[in-house]
Amino acid sequence: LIIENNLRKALEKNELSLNFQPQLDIRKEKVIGFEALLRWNHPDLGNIPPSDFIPIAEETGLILPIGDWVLKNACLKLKEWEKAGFYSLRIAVNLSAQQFLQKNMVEKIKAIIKETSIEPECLELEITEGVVIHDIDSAISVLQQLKEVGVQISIDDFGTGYSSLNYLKELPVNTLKIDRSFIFDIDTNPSSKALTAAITTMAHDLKLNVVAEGVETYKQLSYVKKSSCDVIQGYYFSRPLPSDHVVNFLINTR
Ligand code: G
Ligand code: G
Ligand code: MN
Ligand code: NA
Repeated sequence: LIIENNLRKALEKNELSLNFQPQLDIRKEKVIGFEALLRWNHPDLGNIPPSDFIPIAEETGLILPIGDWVLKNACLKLKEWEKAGFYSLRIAVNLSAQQFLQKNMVEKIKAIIKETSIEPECLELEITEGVVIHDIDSAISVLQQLKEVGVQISIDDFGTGYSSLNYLKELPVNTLKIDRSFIFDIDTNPSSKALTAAITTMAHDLKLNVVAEGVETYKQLSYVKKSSCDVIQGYYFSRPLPSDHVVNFLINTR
């Protein structure tokens, strides 16, 4: 309840911010974009992890105004990086089920793209398998409309949900993000290695890109490379960065 009451005020009190974790092309080892990750710094309670407050935001419906704020500010940052000379980056934004299934979702996305004047192709929306399975027909319809708008869609935490693979046939998505639980022991557990390779092969046959999440070590990186994932994200290259560190990171890794 303490979190809930404070979360109501967090937006207006400017306590929310975004961190940005780089995503790199695995072959060129060049930054192609960032995932926006929400942070809440409360003056008394300190940094409250998303795993503590996002579920509460979802239960209370606060995820809708917060989600709008995240989308808009992520797109504004992308525009800032463009102005600093870094073009054709992309920004990935996590969406909760409630956000994705709001009636005016597609209109909202269009409005934000227009307002911030970003290219639709540079915005990637991350949804989980759970969001899709919740209401597959609505999901397909929303995804088709988003595809027409031109935004990219990725399935986050892929491999951890309860869904069947069947839905991949129907869904207009662009990218699978292999959950970091597969990457975590890829160098020691033959099953994780086999599953990562199999997911990647399947994804490529379906013309989908593959992101490996949670790459922390050189060893994990080399296994991920062998399984021919396309993009990597993880502490090995960078933790999520406060927004004022992003341009420096881009300059240093150019
Ligand atoms: O940043 P961190 O790894 O602690 O994030 C933990 C979880 O919070 C992740 O599952 C991530 O998807 C989720 N998350 C982070 N930022 C956002 C956001 O802006 N919106 C939603 N819905 N989830 C987020
Ligand atoms: O569920 P989602 O993929 O949105 O979660 C992203 C979360 O994963 C972020 O909170 C981020 O801090 C975390 N993360 C990113 N890279 C790594 C990593 O290399 N190792 C671990 N353990 N967590 C990571
Ligand atoms: Mn994510
Ligand atoms: Na994930």
